[in-house]
Amino acid sequence: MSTQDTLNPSRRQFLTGAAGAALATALPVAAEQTTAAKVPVTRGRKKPLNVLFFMADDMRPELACYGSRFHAESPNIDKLAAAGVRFDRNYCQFPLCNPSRSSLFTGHPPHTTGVLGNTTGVVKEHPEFMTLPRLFRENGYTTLRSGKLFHAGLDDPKAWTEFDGDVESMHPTQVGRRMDLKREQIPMPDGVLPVLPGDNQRAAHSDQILVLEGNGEGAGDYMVADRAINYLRQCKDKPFFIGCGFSKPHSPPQAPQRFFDMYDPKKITMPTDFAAWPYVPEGFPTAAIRMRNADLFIGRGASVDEAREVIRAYLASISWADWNLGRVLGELDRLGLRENAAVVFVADHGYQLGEKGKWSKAGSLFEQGTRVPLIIHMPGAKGNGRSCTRIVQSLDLYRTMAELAGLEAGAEIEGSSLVPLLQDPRATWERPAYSVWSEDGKTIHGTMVRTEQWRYAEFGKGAANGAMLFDVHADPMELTNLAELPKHKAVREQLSGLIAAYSYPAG
Ligand SMILES: [Ca+2]
Repeated sequence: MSTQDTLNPSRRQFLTGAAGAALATALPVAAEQTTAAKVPVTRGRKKPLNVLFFMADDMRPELACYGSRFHAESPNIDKLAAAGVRFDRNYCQFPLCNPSRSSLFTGHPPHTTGVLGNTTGVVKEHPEFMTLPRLFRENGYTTLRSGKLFHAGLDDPKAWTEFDGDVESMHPTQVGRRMDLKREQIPMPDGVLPVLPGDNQRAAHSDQILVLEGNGEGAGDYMVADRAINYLRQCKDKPFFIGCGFSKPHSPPQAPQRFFDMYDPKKITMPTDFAAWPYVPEGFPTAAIRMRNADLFIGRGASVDEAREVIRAYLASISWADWNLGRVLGELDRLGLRENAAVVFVADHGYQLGEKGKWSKAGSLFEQGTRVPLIIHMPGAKGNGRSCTRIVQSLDLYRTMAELAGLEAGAEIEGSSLVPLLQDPRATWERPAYSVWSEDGKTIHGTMVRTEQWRYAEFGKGAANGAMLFDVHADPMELTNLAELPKHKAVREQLSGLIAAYSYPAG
């Protein structure tokens, strides 16, 4: 697909209102909305706005400031949330690293990028795309990246003023000791799919919990923070866009001992829909559950004891990433740069921690798989210190960051600027969010639409392989599929119309 596709009116139709009057009336085309939202937050700025863009890997909003179910400790992210605007309902466009990041950094959803798996490089497929950091670079910014922003090995070399390859070039030594699990053998039930040949190596490493020595000085995320700190020092006198991408809490879990000590596995309460193996709950289509895990419990069942240990390790990894983020923000403050810097914190996608027997993100069009933390601290924004419950998408970050910095995003860029919500988190905003999943990296197999009250997903065109509908207020854990109930027929049709226009546009 080409950039031209994004200008095709039929493709934009899902935004302008062909499907479902109640939802669609409040879905103006993004560019129009952005024009109307040129706001004082960017006016009168004497020097270019700097950007410090944090990204975490595989981190669902399991953070104290988001009301962590497992009581995660995240004091530095909490502090950032208290200073800026915390978006409580932000959704990724694809529950997997590369497609999600490719969408975020190009301002195009996965069906436009065509990136539906972890092997396709978005700038290789679409050299005409102007990625977000490249937009800053071409507008005179020094753009630098520490750690994982684009997916490993699929970066945009034109995006960065200094490009030295991937983060792996830092050669982390990761000194620590392994925390071995019992690896209890739990018989595999019918229906669970065997490990894919390509996942055998991952299966052997994904759940190897590492307790790092010291502060984790030899490990990747410590070095990522160090590099970002050095970049801040280098750039303090010139306009910069610095990306800082942490690899935790992506598997395998790792953190120094003191971050494990924050959590007692015995006190971890497993979710009500936990099971040792992935399962399809009664009343759900089989396509809703990917019957193999992509991280942590790959090809083996999870006992409650091991599940608690792994959740603890996930939480420790979050707290260590939070600590590293705090080091970078501390340097931003020490250098006196906070007042002229927009700070963003986002993750690439969500995660399941045993819910419905699932671990990791792949294939999850549930709230747990697609909802991600998003915090933006824009100095002077009127909404600072508040939370925003409007439905937003990581896709929206492109237009948002461009507008905040006063840069011109191309007309073809999709998504909507969040600047009106930074000024007033309760501003009228009735756009839905969309996520898709592809099992083979080529075809979209499932599409999810999220509105303020509903989550609806269809599997296969026209829900050929089933659908699921949840009233997210009444059923936040998404335990009861309402899709086939006659009383929800009208809302299902409305949401189905949005999905049809989004994933299968005419023309
Ligand atoms: Ca990821």
